[in-house]
Amino acid sequence: MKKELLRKKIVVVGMGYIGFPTAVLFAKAGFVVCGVDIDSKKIDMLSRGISPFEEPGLNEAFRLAKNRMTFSTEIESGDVYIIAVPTPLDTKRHKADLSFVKAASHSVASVLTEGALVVLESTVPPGTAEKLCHPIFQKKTNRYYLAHAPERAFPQKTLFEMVQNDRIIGGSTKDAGEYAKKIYGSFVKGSIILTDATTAEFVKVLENSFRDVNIAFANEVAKVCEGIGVNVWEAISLANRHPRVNILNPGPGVGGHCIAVDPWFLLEGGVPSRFIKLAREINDAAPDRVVRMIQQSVKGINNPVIGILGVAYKKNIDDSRETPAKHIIETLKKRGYAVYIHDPFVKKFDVPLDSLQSTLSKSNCLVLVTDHDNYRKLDFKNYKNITHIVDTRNFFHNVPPHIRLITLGTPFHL
Ligand code: SAJ
Repeated sequence: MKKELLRKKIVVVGMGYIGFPTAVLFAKAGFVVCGVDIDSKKIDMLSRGISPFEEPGLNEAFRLAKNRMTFSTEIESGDVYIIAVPTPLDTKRHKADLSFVKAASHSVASVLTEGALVVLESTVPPGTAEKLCHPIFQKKTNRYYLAHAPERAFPQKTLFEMVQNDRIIGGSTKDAGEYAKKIYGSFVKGSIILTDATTAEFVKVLENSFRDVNIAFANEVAKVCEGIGVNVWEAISLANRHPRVNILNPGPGVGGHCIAVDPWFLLEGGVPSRFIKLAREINDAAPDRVVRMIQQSVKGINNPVIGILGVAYKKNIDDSRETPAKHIIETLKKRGYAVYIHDPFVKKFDVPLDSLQSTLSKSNCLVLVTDHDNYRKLDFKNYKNITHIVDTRNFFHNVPPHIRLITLGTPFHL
């Protein structure tokens, strides 16, 4: 890569699940990088060389890159600014809360100089870069470059996917797109395809909406299967033998900060899509179905105790954002059930977690919400207290005869 390009200083605003690995990859590629975050504790950790979360390869990459990295709670001036701040969903209005993007844009604008490149990485409703960010930057200078470069990264594979996946970059002008492509080309090995900023924003939320709709379809198929008396897991796996069919899996609900959120951003354009909205409603209703299955299972047991296995939003990660487990647990507690909760990875959760031993030894009904590989080796034969297992992921196949196994999407009559 040209030495001249590597002399550019990159300032990454937002040291979260996307911003921090991105900053590390730029520094590893040879750039001087400043990571900015409003959380002073996080900045303190990072300055001491400690990664705030775990991802395969992240610690090693950080170790190699950290002599080219600094961290600060204050914005610094640079040649390239990457904005990777959260865009949570305002759950009442079903609209993106863009307050962090706005604040980060004002902060970048305060140090923006002619010729600089600003890249918005945060997932946003289509049109945000042009309509919200550009007017803020423009007040400072008209001679700057603006692009949107959404990430495609799967938790536990974040670094790998950031490097290997194809990447769509949308420039507000052709030059802005080309400039951002050069910068990202320092570490992206997949193809970088250029388009305009609004199309890039649209494509990002489109990808996650596609997945949401497909999961909603699987959840509907599960309901239909329960009624007809067919095992949904077998039915889907057989249907997927067709060369042009690829149905996803039903489950306890859709968690994480992307799939359950981004389809709403797509709907912000003002053109109503009954289909996308319906998918959201179907997936949001999935945790309540699990609650109903649990309640049916424990009917007839006096003061039943429920044990929840897994609160991470998906397997083998420590991330519990928007997890369906939260709604299941809250509803059970509201209805007066005693609930034990275990997760081998999640450290911080809204309610205290219990040990695996107490969850297994106290519960009458175990509910597998997250299919962590750690649970594969569980042996229930000595836990005579467990009478039912509600398996929302088709995870357990052989349970001792004293336990009734109830799988989501299979007919059960209690
Ligand atoms: N889920 C199901 N059934 C399935 C697949 C997933 O119920 O068949 C559930 C999971 O259990 C989880 C939720 O959906 O609760 C979301 O998990 P996920 O693995 O589908 O996706 P995320 O949110 O971890 O990451 C997604 C990915 N997007 C796509 O696959 C289109 C990832 O590539 C994106 O980079 C990420 O969103 C993002 O940052 O937008």
